[in-house]
Amino acid sequence: MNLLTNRFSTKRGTFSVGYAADTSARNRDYPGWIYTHYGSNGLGYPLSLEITASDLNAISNSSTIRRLSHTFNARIDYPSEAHPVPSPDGMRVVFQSNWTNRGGNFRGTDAYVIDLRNLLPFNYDFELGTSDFNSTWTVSSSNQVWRSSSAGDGSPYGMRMKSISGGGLVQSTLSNAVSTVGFTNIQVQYAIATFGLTGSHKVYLDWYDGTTWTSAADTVGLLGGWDTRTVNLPAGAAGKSGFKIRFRIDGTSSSEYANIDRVKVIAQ
Ligand SMILES: [Ca+2]
Repeated sequence: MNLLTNRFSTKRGTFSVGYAADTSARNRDYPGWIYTHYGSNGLGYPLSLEITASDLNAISNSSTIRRLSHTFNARIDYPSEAHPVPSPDGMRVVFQSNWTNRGGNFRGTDAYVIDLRNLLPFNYDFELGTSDFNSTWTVSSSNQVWRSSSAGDGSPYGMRMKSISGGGLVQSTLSNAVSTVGFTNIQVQYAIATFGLTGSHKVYLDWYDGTTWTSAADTVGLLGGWDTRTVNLPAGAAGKSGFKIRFRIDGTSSSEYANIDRVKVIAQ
C-alpha cells in the first residue's frame, strides 16, 4: 500500500483502493497510524465505504491496513460524509452515517463508535475500584503505593507512589503476566506526574520476560505536570507468555511522589 497514491500492490499488479475522503491523525497517544474514510467508489475499489487505519511506519508498498468498519453511508455533499475521528489513544473511532439514507433526505445522521480497546494486551485506568487494583498490582507496601482519588489524569483515579523517608523499596508490579505471544513491537504507555523529586531521584519502568527484569531505560525525574510516555521495548519483549511491567520510585523523602494513570501495553 502506498499512502501517497492510494494504490495497493499485489503480485497481480498495482491498483487503486479508492479515494481517501477524510483522514485524521488525532490519535496523538498512539502515533504511527492514520485513520481514513474511503468514499463510495464502486465495486472496483476494495476499500469503498470503509474506515481504515494505516501504518505510517512503512509508508511505501509494505504498509499494514486495518479494515475497521463499513460506514453504510450515502453521501451527497461534504456534511453528509462519514468524517471518522480517532480518540487520542487511537482505540475508539467516532463517525457518522445515515445508514444508506434511511431517512430519505441524506441528513439525520447518527453517530457510531468503533471500539478497539480489546486489541490492547493490557489497558488500566485505575477506575474499577480498590479490590480490582489490589488484584491487578502487587505493591511493596500499601502505605507507599495505593489507588488514589487525587492521582488521575483527566479521570478521578490513578496510582500514587510515595517515597520512604530515608529511602527504601517502593514499587508496584503487575500481579499477573500479560502474554505478548503472537505480538511484535511491544510498547508500554503511561501517564505520569511527579512531585518533589530532588537530585537524581526518578521513577523507573521495568519489564519482565518471564525470567529477568530489565529497566526500560525510561526514567522520569521532576515534571511540571502530566506527561504521557510511550516506551518502545526491545524485540525480546515480544513473544513472552510471562511478560510483566513494574514501576519504581527511588526518592528519600515522603514529599517525593508520583501519580501514574492510563497504563497500557500496546502491541502489533
Ligand atoms: Ca484514571
